[in-house]
Formats: sequence, C-alpha cells, structure tokens
Amino acid sequence: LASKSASQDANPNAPTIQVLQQLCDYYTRVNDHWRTTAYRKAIATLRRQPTKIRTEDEAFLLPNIGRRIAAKIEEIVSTSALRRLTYATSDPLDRSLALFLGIYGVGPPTAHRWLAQGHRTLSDLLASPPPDMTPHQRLGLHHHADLNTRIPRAEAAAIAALVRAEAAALDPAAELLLGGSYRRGAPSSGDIDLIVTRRGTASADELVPLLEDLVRALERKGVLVATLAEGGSKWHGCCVLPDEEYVAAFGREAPRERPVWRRIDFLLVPEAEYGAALIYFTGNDIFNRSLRLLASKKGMRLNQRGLYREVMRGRNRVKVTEGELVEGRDERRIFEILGVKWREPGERWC
Ligand code: DCP
Ligand code: MG
Ligand code: MN
Repeated sequence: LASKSASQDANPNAPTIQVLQQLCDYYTRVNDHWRTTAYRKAIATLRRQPTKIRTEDEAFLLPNIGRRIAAKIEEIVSTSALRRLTYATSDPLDRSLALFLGIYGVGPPTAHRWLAQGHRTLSDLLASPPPDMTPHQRLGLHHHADLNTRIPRAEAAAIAALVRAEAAALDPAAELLLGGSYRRGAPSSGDIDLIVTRRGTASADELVPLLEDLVRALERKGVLVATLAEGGSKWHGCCVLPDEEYVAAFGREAPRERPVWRRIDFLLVPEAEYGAALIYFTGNDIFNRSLRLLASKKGMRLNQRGLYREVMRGRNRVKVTEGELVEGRDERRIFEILGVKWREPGERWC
C-alpha cells in the first residue's frame, strides 16, 4: 500500500487534477450536478493515465473527456492556470460559500441561507450566531481549522491502534479494520473509518454492546471527545490522539497546537456481511456507485450488507423484495459473481 500511495503522489497528471478538482468543487457549490459529474469522470480518467496529458487532442481521445474539459486540460498544462477557475473563485460570495460549506454539518441550503442573512466570515458566525445554527454546526464552527486538516496516515494508524487495544481489552475476539481512504492507500484522510466485527456474528445487533462499552472506555481515556450521530450499527463523532500516545507513536514531543480534533466513524458489521461492508466502506463512493449499477444491470442488487439476486420489481422498477442473498461475507467472491476483475483497495479511486 505504501508504494501505491507513493505512486499516487507521483501521478504525472496530479497538478492538472488538482486544478480541475477545484473547478469541480466550485460546480458542486453552485449545485451544477451535470458539470460536477462530468468533471469527476474526467478526473478519474486522468488519474489512470501513466503519462502526462498535455494537449486538447490527446485528452479528447480519452474516455469521459469532452472537448471543453480537454481544452481546459491543455490550458492548465500550458499556462499553469485556468481562467474559468480564477473568475469563479475571485467572487467574494463564492469564497464565503466555500468557507461555510467547509463547516462540519453545513450543507448547501444552510450555507446559502447564512449568506442571504449577510454573514460572510467565520468571525461573523462566531460573533452573531445565526438563530438556525444547530449544536453540530456550532461544534463544526468552533473546530473548523482542525476538522479541515487532513489526517496523516501515521496518525490514523496510531488512533486505530489505540482503539484496537481498547477493544481487545473488552473483547479479545473483536476485530477492527481501518477502511475508507486509508485502506485505499491514501497518504492522508479526511476522517477515520473503522469497521468493527467479530467471527460468528450474523447481525450487527450482536456487536452493539461492545460498541457502547468501547465508546465509553475511549471517552474516559479522552480519545473520543464529541458524539455527532449514534444508533443502529454506527457511531460518528470526534477523537484526538492524546499527547502521551502521540509521543509513543511518533517518538517525539507533541507540537504545542495539539491535540487536533479528528472525525471518526465506527461501523458495526457481522461476519455474514463483512465482504459487502468492506466494499462499501473502502469506496470510493464513485467506485461503489459503478459496482451497484453493474449489479443492477445483471439483475442483482449490491448494498453494504450483501449481493442479492432476482430482485422482484413491480411497475416503474420499484423494488418489491430484497431478493435472495448470493454473497455477503467474502469481498473477492462478490467481485467474482459480478464478473469484475479483482481490484486491490489502492485501485478503487473510481
Ligand atoms: N461512501 C459511499 N457513498 C457515500 C459516502 C460514503 O459509498 N455517499 C462509502 C465510500 C467511502 C466510505 O463510505 O470510501 C467512507 O466514507 P468517507 O466519507 O469517510 O470517504 P473516504 O474515506 O473515501 O474519504 P475521506 O478521506 O474524505 O474520508
Ligand atoms: Mg473516510
Ligand atoms: Mn467516514
């Protein structure tokens, strides 16, 4: 995995992708779904190229890259800039919009509403909080800087090790796996995604008491510092790597601005659903969407619990039954049954 993430850094199209991603983010902010999708697909294509794409014609020959995006790729490579992006993001309103959308718990409707109410900066929001601000958004606002800092791979691993030790003390048979972008080999992650499982479990309910004890133990240790969502088979919140653990993991004193608040998600998964859950929680989201689409084209249905066959559909393709479970526990088997060549987590960026 380490070599995978290294080769990702060394992607010859990384600088181009970085600029296109910013324009894609802009289109997401202004709710332009069509352009957002077009850019995401083009970026996915570029990411797979072994050589640097320099010209419009070269780019246009690739799948999922139209004339206009192809021209922008050439503009980025030849001028190291993109006029469309400079124009879009020089608008102060867009800057405020981007800022507000970076607050945990704030989606487009809220961000647009706060703009309409006259707020422009984080200090505005802190000084005169909008009356509709929820407790989660307040938390997101107060920890804005922390929660917008990427989590280095080593820190994610150190936090996971801490959680794993705590879980082992509660239940030696518990198994924890770091999923999400970490499992895909990313050098840094937006949050920490942990799958919790145990051999012989048929339902996530069997793991709920373990999760409750684990959360309490980690709160006492000062590792979990806020709860954002809990219930059913998941727990979402914030965590920190305590200073002593930082020293143990990195062999040097913790910087003064620590500890940084991190987002952490737990997902309870019974053994019977482990393979399907691994696929889901490893992602990325685009890869998941394409696998699900493929499953439905083959008369099957894939979700985070399993792969199902013979889904009965009524009028308008509305689902009538969930169908019969074909495979849930084995990740590789799900790929095989779908007729997809196995892809290592590091190859699932789209
Ligand atoms: N996921 C999905 N569809 C979504 C959200 C998530 O399929 N709308 C799946 C795929 C993701 C996984 O859940 O890889 C974890 O979600 P994250 O939001 O944590 O995304 P990543 O871990 O991939 O990236 P990041 O580094 O930003 O956390
Ligand atoms: Mg994640
Ligand atoms: Mn997550």
